Amino acid sequence: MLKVHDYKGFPNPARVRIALAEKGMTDAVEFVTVDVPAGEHKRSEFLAKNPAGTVPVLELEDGTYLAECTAITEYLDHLDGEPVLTGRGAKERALVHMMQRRAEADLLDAVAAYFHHATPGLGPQIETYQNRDWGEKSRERALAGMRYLDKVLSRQPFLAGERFSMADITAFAGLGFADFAGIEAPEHLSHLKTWRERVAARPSAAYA
Ligand code: GTS
Repeated sequence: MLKVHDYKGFPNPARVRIALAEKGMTDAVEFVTVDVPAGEHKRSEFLAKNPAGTVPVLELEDGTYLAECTAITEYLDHLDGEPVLTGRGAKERALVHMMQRRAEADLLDAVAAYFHHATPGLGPQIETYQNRDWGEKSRERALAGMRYLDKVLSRQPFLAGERFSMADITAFAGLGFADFAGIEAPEHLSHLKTWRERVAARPSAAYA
């Protein structure tokens, strides 16, 4: 059986959990909790699985470890030969990856940098280097990312076009992280707001 090493409720694990639910694969995996708040992800046993020391990690039946939500989602999406999250055809695939990366770099990762650098983050044992200026700058980047995504969503229902995709999952997790970290999405970003409500209403969102 496939194993997902993660910590429920955290934003990056949520990306893979939503992808699993979208693919109807929730019964095909076993979850193994990595005690991130206790620093388990920085110990050698876990670093052997993912040298970046981050969750989630997907363990395949042959012992391969896949890290990075995009790589894991690609794998899950192609297992049944019917990709629905990572694009169908060359153009849609490229658009999904482009928008996914923008949602990741300009929102989710920017929020993470704010959380880890400008707030107590995961606590002094884990946050051994903090740069407050970088954290505050990242907060501004996250807000700019939200404004950009709002503009995209004023033209189309989902981030990569007409269909829900991995890009939407990344941005949805990014907004959840922003709430948790205390970066409020400005109320006037109405397209982002209504898109978020639509994504939250998908059964997969409840699974995260
Ligand atoms: N790019 C990675 C991915 O796509 O999987 C990011 C993974 C990541 O940063 N995971 C966080 C982590 O393990 C968990 S989350 O809180 O962001 O969801 N952080 C541990 C740490 O010490 O930074």
